[in-house]
Formats: sequence, C-alpha cells, structure tokens
Amino acid sequence: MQSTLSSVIGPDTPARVDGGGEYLSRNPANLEDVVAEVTLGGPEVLPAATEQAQRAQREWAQVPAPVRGRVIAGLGRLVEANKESLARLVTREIGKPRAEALGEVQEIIDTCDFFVGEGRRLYGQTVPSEMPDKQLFTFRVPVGVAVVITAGNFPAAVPSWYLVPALLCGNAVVWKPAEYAAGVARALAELAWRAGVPKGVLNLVYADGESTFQGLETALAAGTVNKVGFTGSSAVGAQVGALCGKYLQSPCLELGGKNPMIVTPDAELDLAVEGALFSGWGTAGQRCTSLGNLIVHRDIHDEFVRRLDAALRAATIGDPTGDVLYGPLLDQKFADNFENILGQIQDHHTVLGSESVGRITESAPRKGFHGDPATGLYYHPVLLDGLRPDDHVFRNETFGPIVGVSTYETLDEAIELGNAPGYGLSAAIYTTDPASAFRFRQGIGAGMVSVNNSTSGAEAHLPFGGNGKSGNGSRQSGVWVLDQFTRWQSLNWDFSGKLQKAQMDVDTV
Ligand code: UN1
Repeated sequence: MQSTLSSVIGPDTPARVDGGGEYLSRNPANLEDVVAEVTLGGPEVLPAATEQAQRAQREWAQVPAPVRGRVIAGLGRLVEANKESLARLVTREIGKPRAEALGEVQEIIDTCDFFVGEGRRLYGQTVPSEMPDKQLFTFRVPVGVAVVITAGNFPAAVPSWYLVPALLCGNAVVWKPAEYAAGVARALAELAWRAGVPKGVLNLVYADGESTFQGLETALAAGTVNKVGFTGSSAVGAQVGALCGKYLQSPCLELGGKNPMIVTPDAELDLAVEGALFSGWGTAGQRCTSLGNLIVHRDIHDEFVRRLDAALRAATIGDPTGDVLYGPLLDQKFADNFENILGQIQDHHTVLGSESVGRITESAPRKGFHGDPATGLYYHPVLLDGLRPDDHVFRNETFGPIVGVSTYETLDEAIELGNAPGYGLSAAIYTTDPASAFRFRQGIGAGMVSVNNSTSGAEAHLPFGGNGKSGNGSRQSGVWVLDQFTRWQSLNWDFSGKLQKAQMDVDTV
C-alpha cells in the first residue's frame, strides 16, 4: 500500500512548483525535518492558473455528471489505498496526532463516497406554468472556475470538502493551500490527477498571502474566477469577502470560532469532562470548531473544574506519532500567536491545567511528556478559570491549547454568554434535561449544535458552517454545498404556437 504513494510523497520527493521565493515546510515536532520545499509564486501565478482552468473547465463540464462521479469514486479508492501513508504525512507535516490524522483521511474518503452518488442525482425540477402548453424546468449548472484557499490545520479533509463537490459539479479548481501544509496538498492533488481529474481542471498553486490577494483581484477583474472558497481566520475572511463583493461575488467563507460549551447542573459530569478535554485541547485547540468558552453552572463549577484540571494534568502530550491528546502547534506562526494569547492572561484569572505556562522545555517540563522539547513546538495546556465577558481570551479565537471557564445561573444567561463573542460556528451543551437542550438549540446562534457531544468532529454529510464572525452563512458538506458550486438555470419552454405573456395572458377564476 505504502509504496503506491511513496512515489508521490516522502522525504526524497519534496513538492515543487515554479514561481518566486522558496519556502520550507517543517515538521513542527522536529523543526530540523524539512517535509516539503516549495517555491512560492508571485501575484501572476493565481490569475494564470485561473485562465488555464477556464479553458479546461469547458471540456470537463461536457463530461456527464455520473462519469465525473466515477472519477471521484476513483479518488476515494486511491485515498483509501494510501490512507496510512497520507495520514503519516499529515502527522509529519502539521503534527496532528496519528489517530486524528487517520480520521482526517477517512473524512476525505467519506466525502468522496457521498458525492459519487450525487453524480447521478444532480437533480433539477419541473415546475408548473401559469399558462397552458408551456413547461418550466430548472437545471443546476456549474459555476465555472473556483479558487479555493485553505488553512493547514485540516490540510486534506477540509480542502476535499471544496474540491470534491466542485469537481463533481463540473467546475475547474485552482487550489491555493497553506504553505506550511504544502506537502499534504501536493499528495492529495497527485491522487486526484491519478484518479483522472485533468491537470488543467485541478490546479495547485503556492503563493504567499499578499501575492494571493493581488492575484485574486486580477483574476476577479478579468472574469476568470466565478467562486471563491476560503477557510481561515475571520480577519482574512473579511478581506476576502470585501474583495469578492467589489466584483459582485459571494464567496463561501468558513472562518474562526469561539465555540461555547454549557454544562448544566444535571449534566453527567464525567462525560462533560471528557467532552471538554477533547473539544478544547484535542488537536491542541487548533480546529475552527475547538471549544473556546466553558460556561458552567455555578452549583457544579468547583467540582467540574476540579475534575477537568485533574484530567488535563493526566493527559499525555507530545510526539504526535504516538497516542497523545495533542502534539506540537502547527507552525512557528501559530506558536507566536499562542504566545500572544498567553500574554492576555490577567490577574483575576486562575491558571490551572499544568505546572507551567508556555513552551514545554527542559527547564519547564511536563510529567509524562514524550518528544523532543528542543526541536518541537510543544506547549503546556492552560485551563483559565474566572473568565469575564470583557476579557480578550473570552472574546477572541485563541487557536491553541487554552480554554476559559465562566459561570452562570440561568440558562438564558448561559446562552447569552455563549453568543457574546459574536462568532457562531459550533456550540455544545452537556445536560440530561431535554428542555434545556432544546432551548439551547433555539437560542444559540451557531450553525452547528451538539448535545452531550464535542464541539468538534462534525460528520462529513451534515451542513458545515457558521454565522456572524464565523462565516457568511454559506454551508459546506452534504447536498447543501451543491448550492455553492452550481447555479440554478431556469428553462421556460412554450409550445402553444403563440406569444403567451406571463402575468398578462393568465385567466383568473
Ligand atoms: C476546521 O477546523 O477548519 O468538525 C474544520 C470538525 C472537523 C472539521 C474542522 N470535521 O472538527
């Protein structure tokens, strides 16, 4: 199995494209290990790729959708055959623990499996006309060229949420992945090309942020891009949205989260502790769906925090090739960001979860830690008690292994606290009271709600997406994403042999 992919990825075959500016993607568990070496293109790379994509898309759109579905099926089987090695590459390039990396690859397979069938089901509708001898129909038509810009915390699964439905619907794609996940991007693109997606239909480009923006504007102005998909921070998403708006385009934006979890007084506490641990510190808190604010009823606060603190101190952190709760942070820039967040800890906060705060080093060790603290970007987990609604850590996404706790008295107050930061991606409640669960679902402004389950780990065929600062209401996954990558075309067919005028030639009873 492994040998099929080792010709594509691995230490001896670093990814390369032409352009300007060299970038080394490093293993965050061992910064001396260079995983991929890429040349970042300048502002001309992205518009050139969209032109090529535009030409290729015309032919791809002529391939019948069930046949495109068969290509997607082939991609799913190739990913499955290479699951182990692709997951190993994910672990090596971004430090995602092995079990989660395998889960991430499984999410691509699930996405392919789902959309294979959609190739035979890209339904339109027949619609009754208000006039005789006239028929109305709707058709889904591909948008054309999609530019997809993705983050590196889910370097394969989240891109597949765009790539798979976009290709299935008959579009061409220009994919600009995060540079610190360049090797995984190359591996996934290679598998798609090997599955039969034509090279011009799926284009992989590497570019720095500034060049991407400039290039995107050039392409939007030239009319060679018809849809932009962006996963990343709310701040950059707002810039992408503003740029698209200038050219009358509505992008698909999947942005940050400050995801709350409410623990009610009747909750099963051990279950809630387990859910909070995975949601908050799993993946080192680097999912857009990671838990940010724990909102705990004041009657159970002390006991809940005591148990969570104990669970956190007992958790294994370290080398992501092993069985750990989390490994290193994704990349140096995420480590720098997390250090800034740690600088926001205030005197009224109680810091729990570890013996130390900051980087795990030989002088600030962690019990049970496996790994090399000298070469890896490892950080102590932080549980911050006593958070207030005005605190920076309460209001902003942290994207690191830190969770804050605040307390509440009434469920309405808890829901208000959950909504206060203005994001709206994912939210969870731990409760044994169905009425509380239902009222929570009604009141919380999140696109994804969980009852007695983690804030993260959405299934691949449910709508994924958020509101407020988490996105513009667009949804990925399942059938809902088809509305991002197709547009409705109506057909109005008159066979009466005369000019029938809508609204004017209609008999009223
Ligand atoms: C992200 O962090 O950008 O629901 C996506 C989850 C994953 C996807 C997270 N399936 O946590």
